[in-house]
Amino acid sequence: MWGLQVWIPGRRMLLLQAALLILAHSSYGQSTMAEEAVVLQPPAKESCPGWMAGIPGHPGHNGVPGRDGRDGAHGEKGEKGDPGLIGPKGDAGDGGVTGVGGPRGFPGVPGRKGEPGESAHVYRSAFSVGLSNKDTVPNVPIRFTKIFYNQQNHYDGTTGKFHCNIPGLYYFSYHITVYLKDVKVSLYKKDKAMLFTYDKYQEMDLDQASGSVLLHLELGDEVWLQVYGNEDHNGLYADNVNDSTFTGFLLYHDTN
Ligand SMILES: [Ca+2]
Repeated sequence: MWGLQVWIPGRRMLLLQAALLILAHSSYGQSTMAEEAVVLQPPAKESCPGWMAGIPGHPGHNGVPGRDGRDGAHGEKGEKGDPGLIGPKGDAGDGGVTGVGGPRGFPGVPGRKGEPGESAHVYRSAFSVGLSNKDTVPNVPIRFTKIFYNQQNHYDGTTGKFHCNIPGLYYFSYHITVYLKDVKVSLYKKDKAMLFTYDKYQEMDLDQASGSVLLHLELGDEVWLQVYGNEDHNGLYADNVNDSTFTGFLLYHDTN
């Protein structure tokens, strides 16, 4: 190997140098192969008196590339990237808490007039009658047969009695023309005289007797006028210009 590297023209020179190399190698037998590859030392001049320095050899070929080096240290943190794309819409959340009530609104527009309702029970009871017969019989109900008003027919002209169909408070009155005799009349309720009127007749004149009262009646109660006394006290009178009347009507009906 060495011989080839120091080859110079001339075969003699080659042989000489090879011999020198062998000699030098024996003189440095303790050297390592590494040293031999790197260092090319000529033998000492003293050991070889006939040594001649050769021409320097050509530079060697490039060696095999070395192994890869270790990884370098981490670099500095890079700049913040751009925002990503907007993700899909999420699910609907739970309902919120019910809020407090709002303020009271304004009054609405009045509605239309309603249809007529069913007829309520009509509490009506009234009569007004007059005397037609001049001959009044004492101690029996006076029969007033001149009818001014008797819409409900609660007064019976055949008996002279008012019949209560609606319990409640009633008003009764009578205005009697007195002629030729005195008058004594009573207003009866259920066979009992409740009110008395007495008028003494003045000769050659016309007198009047009257009375009025409020009475509470139950269903079925009867009310009438009747002369008490005798034939001298039945001076009730009526003609085309004088009337004797009997009137009654319901003031309040009972509510219970
Ligand atoms: Ca009188």
